[in-house]
Parts: sequence; structure tokens; C-alpha cells
Amino acid sequence: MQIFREKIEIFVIFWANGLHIRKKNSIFVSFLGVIGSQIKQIKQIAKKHTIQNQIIPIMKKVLSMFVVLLMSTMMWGASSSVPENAPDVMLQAFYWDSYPSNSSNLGYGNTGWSALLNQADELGEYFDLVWLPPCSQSSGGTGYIPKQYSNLNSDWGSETQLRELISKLKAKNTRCVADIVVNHITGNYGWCSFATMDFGDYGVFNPDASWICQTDEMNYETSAGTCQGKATGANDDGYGDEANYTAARDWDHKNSQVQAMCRAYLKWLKNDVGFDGWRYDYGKGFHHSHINDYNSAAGAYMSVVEYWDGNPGVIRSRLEDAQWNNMAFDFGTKYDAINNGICSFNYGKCKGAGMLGAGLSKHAVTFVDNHDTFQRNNSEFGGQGNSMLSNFKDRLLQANAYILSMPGIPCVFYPHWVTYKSEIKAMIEARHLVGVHSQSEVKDEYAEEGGYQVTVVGSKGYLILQLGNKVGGSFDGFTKKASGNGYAMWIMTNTPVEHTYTVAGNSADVFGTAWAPSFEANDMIKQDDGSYRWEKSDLVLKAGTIELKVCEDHGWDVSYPAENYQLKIDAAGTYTITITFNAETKAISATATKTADADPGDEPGDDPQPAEKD
Ligand SMILES: [Ca+2]
Ligand SMILES: [Ca+2]
Repeated sequence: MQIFREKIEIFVIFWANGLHIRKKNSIFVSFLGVIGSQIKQIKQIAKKHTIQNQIIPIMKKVLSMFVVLLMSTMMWGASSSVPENAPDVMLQAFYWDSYPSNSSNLGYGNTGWSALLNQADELGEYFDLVWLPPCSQSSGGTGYIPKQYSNLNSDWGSETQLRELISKLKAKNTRCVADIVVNHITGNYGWCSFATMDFGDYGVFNPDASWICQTDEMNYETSAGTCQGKATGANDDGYGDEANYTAARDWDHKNSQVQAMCRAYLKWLKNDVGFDGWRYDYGKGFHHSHINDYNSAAGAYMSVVEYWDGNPGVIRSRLEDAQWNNMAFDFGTKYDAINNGICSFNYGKCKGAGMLGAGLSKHAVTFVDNHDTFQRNNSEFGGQGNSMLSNFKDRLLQANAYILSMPGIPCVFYPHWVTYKSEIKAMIEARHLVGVHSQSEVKDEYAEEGGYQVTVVGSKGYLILQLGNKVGGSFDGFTKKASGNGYAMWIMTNTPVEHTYTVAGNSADVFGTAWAPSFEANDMIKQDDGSYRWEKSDLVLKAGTIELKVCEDHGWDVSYPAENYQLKIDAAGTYTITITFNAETKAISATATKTADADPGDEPGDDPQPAEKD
């Protein structure tokens, strides 16, 4: 048994090392910790029990470990759809019914593909992500009741226009986010005849009623006619009363064909159409383990779900369901900090709100309003509904300043953008200049009913946001980048530390003194292109090798290169020596240019001193 135990241990350690060699990153390092604890467990089991009693359980244990290890390895093989320290600012580039043929458009203009294409240069300049409305052929209008995923002609425009829009934004380094409606589908005609989903190289799918949940209304609505009873899929695995969407047919996501179709759909959207992320519509309708499945298959830059719940604890559970391979719209921040806080004269609620306050900022997409809250529910934004843009300009801008200062990925709403472009542009610039990102640290928060102030740490500096009665004063080193009634955004960018670079070498003839990093006469001069240069002429030298280094800040602690740089002097003569140094790449180059041959009467100086310094 002793031998058997050792074999297990050796095998597990071997496995762990193999993985470690394969990919050395933090996930695998933490994974090694898990393996370590499993080795301990095996040791404990073997110690506790006799040989006869333990051979089978230990083997079972090893086998189950195998399964866990294999599954884990497969998971890690897939890429995450949650960007690290994301500096992105997103635009929701539509609102309810803003498609071109709807003439009312609430006064903010239509957001069809062609209208957005005309704005692409400006959008690309300010936004890193642009969320487009559902782009598949649907029952019409905004498009949340899809018919045929693979058909990209919709009320928003044609497939050609959509592809052109995506390429144009991509050329501006802006990623497009698709709005994907995978909870449900509607019949191509009738209740149970569905369109073919043709994703080309990614697969062709012919769904039928057996792909629909048996809990769907198709089975009990009398208007379903002959389709009634034909939905034979599993029970809907969504959440609570809203798992089944009664206005369309709910896919059975436990069906392997439905799963294959969804994976193909997303791979096609990403690799063929050009989207770099997606927003899952109706996230209450299906279990979020499927989100992890589909995201792992397609590997987009980012993925976010609409799960309409203001409780960050509930959102945390959904993120766990998706194995953390997802983000979520932060309804908690929307309700607590924005509606009940900024819009309701209580800035005290700006502190610790929603997903941001719950430590979930890496997975949060924050917003002030969206297509649903904005038009459909007049109680949103503190009860002002659609009139808020004009009547509540100050508070609306304060709310935008809040999301654009805080961590998470902020999502600006199109009607806000077009109404207050110059103000929002200044806010986005402030965020980008100091590199506030999805996981930025929030500190020095002061929140009370009348005002709020916070410092947010960016990758390139600091941002201070003031709201309400906190607005005012000044901060050492900070400049006010964006401001209006009741808000101010101050920024301080980290200025790169200027170093001194000095040449030191083994030849006193060349350097005045040998190996002297603090000898200011040998300080290099910074050039317009940012490089450093040192030059000395009329040096009478004999053949040999000059060794040198470039030293940072007059000391040996930091010096380049690691081994001394060697400059060969081929023949005696008079030389000009030029040394350049690139502080970014640490590359050194030195040249010795002969300006006169050696005069036989010349008396060259001392031999270079052999001592090497490092
Ligand atoms: Ca349904
Ligand atoms: Ca469902």
C-alpha cells in the first residue's frame, strides 16, 4: 500500500508539474494550490484507514480527481469573456423604437445602421464598445422577438450596412456588442414552424417543436392550434416565474442541438460578422451555466447579461452560475445610487451602491438608463420619465459623471449622448486620461444627503468626483476636467519620473575618470525624440576595447546593459565617440568615428583599465 500511495502522489505531482509547465499563469498557480490540498487529502485518507478498506475508495478518489482535472483543464483552455482592468466606455447606440422607419423616434433621431455609420468617426473617438440592438430578422421593430438568427436583415438596416458599420468602428478600435436573444424564438409562420439557422461553416440547424421547452405556452394556449402539445423539450431551466417568456417560444437549453446552435450562432457573430462581445437579453429565461458554455465556445472580448434585479447578492449568484465568465448590468447602482440617490436629492446613497459596492465591479456594466427603463416606465430616473432630459439636465449629467468616474464598464445611453454631447465627451476624456478601469480602486469616499466626493485610482493617475454640495475648492496637482451644475471631475495624471542617465566606462581618456556613474560631465542629453545621447570628440586613442555602461540616477543600482557594452577601437587615431540610449527599450548603441589617423609622434594615453564593473 505504501508503494501504491507513493505512486498516486508521484502521479499527481507529475500532473501538476506538467500543467505548470504548459502554461504558467495565475490560474494555474492557484490550481496548483488545489492540487496541493488534494495530495494532502490522499495522504490523510491513506493514514486513517487500513490497506484493504482503502484501495477502492482511493482509486475512486483518483478517478474523480481525474474528471475534475480534465474538466478544469478544458475550462481553462477557453478564454474568458470578462476583460481584466477594462478601460472601456460603452455606448448603448439605440433606444426603444429608434429604428429608421419609426418617424417619432422621440426626438433623438433614428439609430439605424446607416445613421450610426454616419456617426462612426465620432463614436469611435469616444467609445470603446458600442452596443447595437438585436440585428437578426425578427417579428419587427426593435427586434427582441427573433425569427432567424442567421438573417441579418432587420428594421435597423441590411446585412451589408451592418457589416460596414462594424468594420468602420473596428477600424477606429471600437468593438461592437451584439444584442443576442437566445431565450426565445418565434415561428417563421405559425407557432411551431421555425426558420433554418444557417451559420455557414459554423453549422446549419433546423429547429422543430422538440427544441422548445414543454413548459412553454405553446402547449397550453388555445391559439397555438395544432401546435399545442408539440413542445417536448425539458422544463425551462430559467429563474423563477419569468423563466418562460410568454410572448415567444422558449428554447430548451438542455437540448444538445439547441446548445450546438447557440455556440455556432456566437462563433459566427464573432468570427464572420465581426462582433467582439454580446449582451444576453432576458437573462431570467435560462440557466447561466449555458452562458459559460456559449462564451467558452466563442470567446468574445466581453459578455454581459440583462438580469433585471437590483440586488447585487442575486447577481453574484448568477455570475457564479456562469462560472464568473460573464458580466451583468448593474441594476443595483441604477436604482440605489442614481434613481434613489442622485435623482432623489440624497447623495448619501452614492456610496456602496449596487454591484460596485458589493465588490463586483469587474463584472459590472453600469448605466443611467436603458431602452426599457427610459421609455417604458415613467417612474425611472426618480419618476421623471421621458421629460428628464430637459427638466433634469443637472441631475442627469451628475448621474453620467458618477458612472463615468466609478469602476465597472459605464454604458452611456444614446439619448443622453446626443442631447449632452459636449458634457459627456469631457467626462469620457477625464476617465480615459487617468485610465479609470473596471477594477479601479475607490477611496476617500464622503457621502451625505447633500453631497458626495470620491477619489478613483486609474492606471495613469487619479480622478476626484464631486457631486452636490461637495463641489468646490481645489486639489494640489489636479485640474478640473469636466464640470457643470452640481458636479466636477478633477484629474491628476502620473507624470513619468525623469531619470538621469550617465555614461561610465573603463577608459579615463574617454570618460575623464574610470567607472564613475556620478560624474556629471558624462550625463547624457535627452533628445527631442526621447532618446539620450552623449558625444565626445578629439579623443586620441590606441587600438583596444572600451567597456561601458549607462547608469541611471548617478548610481550602479540600475545600469545597462547587464554585461558591459564593448566598443572596439580598431586602430590608433583620433576619434569622436557617440553613445545613444533608449530609455524605453534600454537599448544602447555606441560608435567610434575616426577623424584623424594616428600621428607617429602622438603619445596615446593610458591603456584602458581592465577592471569590470557591474
Ligand atoms: Ca414562451
Ligand atoms: Ca426560458
